[in-house]
Amino acid sequence: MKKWLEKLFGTFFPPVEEEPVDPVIKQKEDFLAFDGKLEVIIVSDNHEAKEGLQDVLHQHPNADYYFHCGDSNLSSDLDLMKPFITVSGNTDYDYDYHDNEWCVLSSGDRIWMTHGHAYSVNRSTEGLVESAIPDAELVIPIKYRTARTSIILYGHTHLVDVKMEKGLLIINPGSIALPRGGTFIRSYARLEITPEVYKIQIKNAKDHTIVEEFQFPREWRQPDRAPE
Ligand SMILES: [Mn+2]
Repeated sequence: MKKWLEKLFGTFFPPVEEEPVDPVIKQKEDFLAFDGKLEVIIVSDNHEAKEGLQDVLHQHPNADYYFHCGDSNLSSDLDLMKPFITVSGNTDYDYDYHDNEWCVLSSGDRIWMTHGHAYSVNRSTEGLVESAIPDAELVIPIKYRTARTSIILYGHTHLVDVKMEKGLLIINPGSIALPRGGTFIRSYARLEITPEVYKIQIKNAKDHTIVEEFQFPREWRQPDRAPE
């Protein structure tokens, strides 16, 4: 370096080239290293009714994440909606809500949430599962494309649906205001994530008792592949 340059700028240090981080490897490391416990609350389809959401927040004040699967029909400016990560339902007109949301939890689990009307969920959840795999290039933005979705959240049907398909945990918490079928109970879901299992409780929004309980092993795997 020329002496006068050195005088002006000090000794020149070349910038350290950072190793590019492969999102799948990073996510896998986080997923496997997780040794805590997460509480996730999932609600959907309150269609303007505020009481159910207020009750759930009051009942579960210390959850790590709150998800709303759409059709709140409430403004995103409302304090009541602030705790929730949410998406736009077919009857929502607040442009701050997006059609899809992706969220990597501190457990390394990646959640994809969509209301569901654009994926024919009244017929089946096949469209959701197909869209969640990494090569669904049209749906998943580039920066998330190679990472692995482990949990899909959706709403719209107002029916509880909890299952594990192709390594994807799928949860519809039912409607917290307008239940349509099954037991006709206003419901929401509480998901507990530990290193070993996903535990899902479907709760009665009226008295917060557990209506149904599910448990699935939590294993790292690529979609459509056996656990590694
Ligand atoms: Mn809907």
